[in-house]
Amino acid sequence: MAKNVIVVGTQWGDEGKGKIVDWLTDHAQGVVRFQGGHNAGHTLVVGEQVYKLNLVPSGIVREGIDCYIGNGVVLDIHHLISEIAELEKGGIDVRSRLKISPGCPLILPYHSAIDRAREAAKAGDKKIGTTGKGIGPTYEDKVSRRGLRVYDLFHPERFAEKLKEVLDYHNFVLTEYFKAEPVDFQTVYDQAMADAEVIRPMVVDVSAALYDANKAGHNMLFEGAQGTLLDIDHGTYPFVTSSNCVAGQAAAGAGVGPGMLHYVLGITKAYCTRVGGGPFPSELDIDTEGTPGHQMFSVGKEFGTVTGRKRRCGWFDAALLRRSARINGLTGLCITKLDVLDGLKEIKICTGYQLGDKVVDLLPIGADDVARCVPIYETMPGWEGTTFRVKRWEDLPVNAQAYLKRLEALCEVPVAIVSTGPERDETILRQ
Ligand code: 2SA
Ligand code: MG
Repeated sequence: MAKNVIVVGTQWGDEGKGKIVDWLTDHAQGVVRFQGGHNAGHTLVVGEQVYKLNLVPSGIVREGIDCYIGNGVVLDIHHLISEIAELEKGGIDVRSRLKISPGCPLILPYHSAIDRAREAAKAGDKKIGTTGKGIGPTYEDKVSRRGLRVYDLFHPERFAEKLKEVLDYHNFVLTEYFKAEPVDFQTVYDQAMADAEVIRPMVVDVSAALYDANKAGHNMLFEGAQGTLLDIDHGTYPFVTSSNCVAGQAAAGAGVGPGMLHYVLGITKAYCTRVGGGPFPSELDIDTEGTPGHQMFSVGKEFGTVTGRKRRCGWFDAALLRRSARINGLTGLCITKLDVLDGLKEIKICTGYQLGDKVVDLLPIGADDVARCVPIYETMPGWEGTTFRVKRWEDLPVNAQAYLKRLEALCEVPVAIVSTGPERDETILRQ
């Protein structure tokens, strides 16, 4: 029987999902994206080559793997085409293996215009810090039932009619409310029609294709983007993205039944990062040299893959992870970037919070209560020597092993995998 694995980020994204999906692809025949859009940034290192992917599933760098973009993904086809061209320059065959759902909502230029205008209009600490890619406005259009989808592209008259209507509405908001420039109908229409021809051969009924692939015994990976605390329902709302990022979304966003999903792997950084606005209880100062926060930021090279923004850094938060483990139904954890903590004298773990007059051990719901959380820490000794590129559990420093064991005890999920470097083989599979 096929064995299908969901890979999700358990924190605020950038946990290193791309590398692990790529590594797991050794045992799979298909990789599926089921939410988010080109706000995602997955970095893959294969030998000398570094690939930065936004929309194309990470399986694409492996020959023969089928890559699926499910209906839950909001799709900027113009961006997708440039990503395909980039991969093709590197000699990767994309077109015969990429399958795009006709049900994907289209991201069109007015979506990013609204995204940027809305952010610009927000006061400093109210800014979400979006990637500006139009993700939120596109999901709004989907939910309000006025959005355009991939299949509309292949019916030009219908497309024009719907576009006209939706653009009238958005241009009114852009010009009257935001005092921004309107978006031109003809430019959007012409570009969309030209792009449509490029993607046409790749558009297939992904839901049906996955059903058949599963029946044929293919192992599939469902590749999450962003992370659990950025989930529109379960994250630190409103400082979240506009999709469901949790494991449950794999079924709805790919068009498969939950019974087809067998294992949920939670990708978890050995510390915590966040890019964009919103509360972050265990956050550290990243600017002062010689501090743990600065080490996480500089050794971890914590910059956004899409926007190049500095990522905020802080101690591992077990109360956050506990929330994440429960919502996702995690089967196992994969701890990444452990080596970033190499050499620290002491390592802290946030185990809960003081919230008003209560002590809680589970991250509260929504940004307002999270912002009131004062972290409670326990301290563990650091380790000497490096964990970088270590390939066997028993070769990890004893204190590093103890740290990982403490994390799994606190989160109540076993550590199944430890990633010790960006390369494929720098990965420990715990027996
Ligand atoms: P959006 O653009 O509407 O999804 O932004 C809403 C919030 O979601 C955050 N977000 C992300 N957080 C981490 N990584 C993401 N992908 C890129 C990366 C981000 C980048 O891999 O580094 O390059 O800046 C990602 N995408 C969205 C975002 O910061 C907002 O807080
Ligand atoms: Mg990323």
